[in-house]
Amino acid sequence: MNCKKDTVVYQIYPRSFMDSDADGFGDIPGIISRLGYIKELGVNAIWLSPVYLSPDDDNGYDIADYRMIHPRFGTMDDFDRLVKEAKALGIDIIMDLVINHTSDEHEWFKRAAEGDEKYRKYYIIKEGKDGGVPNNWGNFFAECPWTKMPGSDNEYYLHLFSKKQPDLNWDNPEVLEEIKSIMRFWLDRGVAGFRCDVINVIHKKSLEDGKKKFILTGSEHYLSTDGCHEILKTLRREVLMPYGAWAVGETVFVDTEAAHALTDPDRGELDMVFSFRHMECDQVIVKWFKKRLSPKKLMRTLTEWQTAIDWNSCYFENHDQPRFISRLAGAEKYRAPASRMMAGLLMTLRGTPFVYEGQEIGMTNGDFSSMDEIQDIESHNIYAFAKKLLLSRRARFRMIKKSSRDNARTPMQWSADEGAGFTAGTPWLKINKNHGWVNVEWEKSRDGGVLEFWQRMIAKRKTMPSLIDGSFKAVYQGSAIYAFERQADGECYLSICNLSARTVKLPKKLASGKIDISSYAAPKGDRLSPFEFRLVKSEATNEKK
Ligand code: ISL
Repeated sequence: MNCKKDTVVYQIYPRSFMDSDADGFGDIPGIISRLGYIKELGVNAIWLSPVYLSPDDDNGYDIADYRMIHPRFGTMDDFDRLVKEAKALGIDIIMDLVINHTSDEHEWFKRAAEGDEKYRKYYIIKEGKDGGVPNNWGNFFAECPWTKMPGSDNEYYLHLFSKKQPDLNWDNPEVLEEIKSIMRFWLDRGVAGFRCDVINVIHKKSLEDGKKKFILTGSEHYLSTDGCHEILKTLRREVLMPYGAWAVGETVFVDTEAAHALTDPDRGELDMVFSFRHMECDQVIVKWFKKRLSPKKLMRTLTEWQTAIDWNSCYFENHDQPRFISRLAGAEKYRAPASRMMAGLLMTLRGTPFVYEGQEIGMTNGDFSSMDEIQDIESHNIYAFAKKLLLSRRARFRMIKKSSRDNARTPMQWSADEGAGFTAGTPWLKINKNHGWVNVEWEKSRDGGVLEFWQRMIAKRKTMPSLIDGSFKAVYQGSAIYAFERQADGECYLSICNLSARTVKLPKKLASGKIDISSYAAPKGDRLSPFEFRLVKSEATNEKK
């Protein structure tokens, strides 16, 4: 593994982090101005969501030029300065690598559309069938995954996401060469690695019709194919290894077996993956239908993954997921306790923790009141799609409000000022009204706040051998209490989380040992307060990893 085990990553969604020039969009100089804050938080790496040139159909996940910074985010000089200043503070930069697709405004696609044979081979272009599109596949954004090539009568290009995100043809060795060179371009600028977007769908082994499914018909033809494994091996061997760089892959619809194959050090592909199973504990079939989050299911899923994969990423929030504390705790009165508990849970699981901007101050879902306030392409597509299912306008909006990706994309809340200290202009996405009391300035002005607890847990995670690389053993999974043990070098910690809004009695076997940290100022003996987290020093046994 190239990623150091004491790495804690902070994900920045640049357009929502800090705006330095009052245009309502966050930018790189804004990030640089907050490096001190990030350093104080204690993390040692930043994953930067895309800052490349893009028409922004999918907020930068549609790249028009992989070697250019979007002017809205700044210049290449700004980027170089960010890498340099971050490095001086001991913080690495991880770039987002989106290589399943480009933008349709990328030079390669424009040339393909003009009929240039070389570039037509960069994409997946196919004749339609029986007067329709080439196959029966589904699409991640609830669109048809085939769109006619500009100017053509019966030729279509494949796009698993929006029609402005044509999929690259990974059977073409020239595509591989292009991507290798792009990766080296950024590694030469000093980045430490990549977060690889939907990496397990890049290679399509066939374009045959798929077995009919409720969602993503056809996915059996492209999920974690042998071809994908080969590409990842090549990228690791030829590009990442010579630079000592690391990679985390976002992998959709993977089970532990598939994740194991992608992260097994003997195979040499990825350092770790982002899997989704634990994000599905409040889902009914698809993420758009949500029920109350089941703590039991969450515990089971976490234990299953912690046990099956030797090293993986750990996360509860990112730019695609509604805020986790809104899913788990709901009411404002539990917001702070739930956030502190999540800090404890995230920092004591085994694996590389990823903190998403705003998570460390307990930011919640956006407070959107109509579709006009939603920007996300996926949300708008689903809203339109659900109309076809005859869902009422109210039901559709309720669904979007709970599940929209924009929930996590609202601007960072730095202060109670009108622009939340994020912008002096008009923010690109509505700022949550709760920035009056959920903000960094307020957190910094008091003792015992949410931010302070995140800082404390991150520091702990980075310094204790058992939390850095110790074994994981689930000790208790009740209806509310989750407890597991981490152990290394004769050191043993018991991590105890109350995943409920109830006060619960600790079972006997968890009630002994010295409380090292509690998320409450005055822990009450064998009773766990709502969403309390405790780290308990316990007797080491001889157990091996
Ligand atoms: O949001 C999702 C899961 O809850 C998916 O629909 C999501 O699109 C999928 O996880 C892939 O995400 C990544 O690739 C997309 C981009 O829109 C996302 O922001 C990105 O994280 C296409 O590049």
